[in-house]
Amino acid sequence: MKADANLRRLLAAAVKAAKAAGAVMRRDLNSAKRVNASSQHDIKLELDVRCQQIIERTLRAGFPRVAVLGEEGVTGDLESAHRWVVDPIDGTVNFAHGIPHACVSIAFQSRLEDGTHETRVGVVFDPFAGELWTAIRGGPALLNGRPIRISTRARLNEAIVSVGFAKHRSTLDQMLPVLNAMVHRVRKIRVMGSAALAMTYVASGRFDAYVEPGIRTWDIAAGGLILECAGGDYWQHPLPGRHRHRVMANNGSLRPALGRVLRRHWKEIG
Ligand code: LIP
Repeated sequence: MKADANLRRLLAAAVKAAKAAGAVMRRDLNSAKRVNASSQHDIKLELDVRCQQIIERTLRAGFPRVAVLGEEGVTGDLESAHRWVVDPIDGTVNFAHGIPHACVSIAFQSRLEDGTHETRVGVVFDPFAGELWTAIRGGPALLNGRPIRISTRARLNEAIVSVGFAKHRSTLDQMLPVLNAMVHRVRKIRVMGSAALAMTYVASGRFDAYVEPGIRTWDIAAGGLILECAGGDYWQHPLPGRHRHRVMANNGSLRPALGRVLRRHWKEIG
């Protein structure tokens, strides 16, 4: 089968899976939720697990041999030629509190010769706003089937910059100085609690940049492709610990100004 036809089949499966999990999120937003684990920093819901099971069942119905790297567990060999990368509920703490700002994030990746993985299909679905972002590498980024583009704002004092940070000591030590440096320079800072939606909001021109240290692959894989296909710029740097990254996503126009601010704190930014 031609590669692009196969990618379209993969996209269709990911959209079907995202909508199935999204329907559960939408139905249960205001219901009592069973908590599997809770810390001062995070909440893990039984629904996280159930939504990943729904997603995996849907994906494996069409592609039984493709591995899954999910926030709630791994299926198959992650180092095989292809894998799905799944965050069943991105923005779990928002969702747990009944805040309708969360989404499903599903990416399809292929393993490259150097051992890294390239995202080739990305789907992010916000069931509360009814917004479905999709992208196939090399094609356009779409929101509900219509092409989207990043903003053209090039001055920090015009920009809305989204930031995220888990409340671990090391993450706060990295992020608070960056936040302090940016808050005086940008128009507004937004801390919304969903990395995947932050990436798609940059892709859609709503946000102009998004910065977070210590984010996981499943939070940003799909959104990163959607941002690139919308013409955005996406920098990530691996951190100690499996599947952890620093990420700086932006509209491209802001990259020089953002780089000057971040470089004082994140030396790896070229
Ligand atoms: C969340 C990310 C968010 C980050 C949170 C958490 P989850 O993912 O989307 O950007 O700040 O600490 O990691 O856990 O809701 O899938």
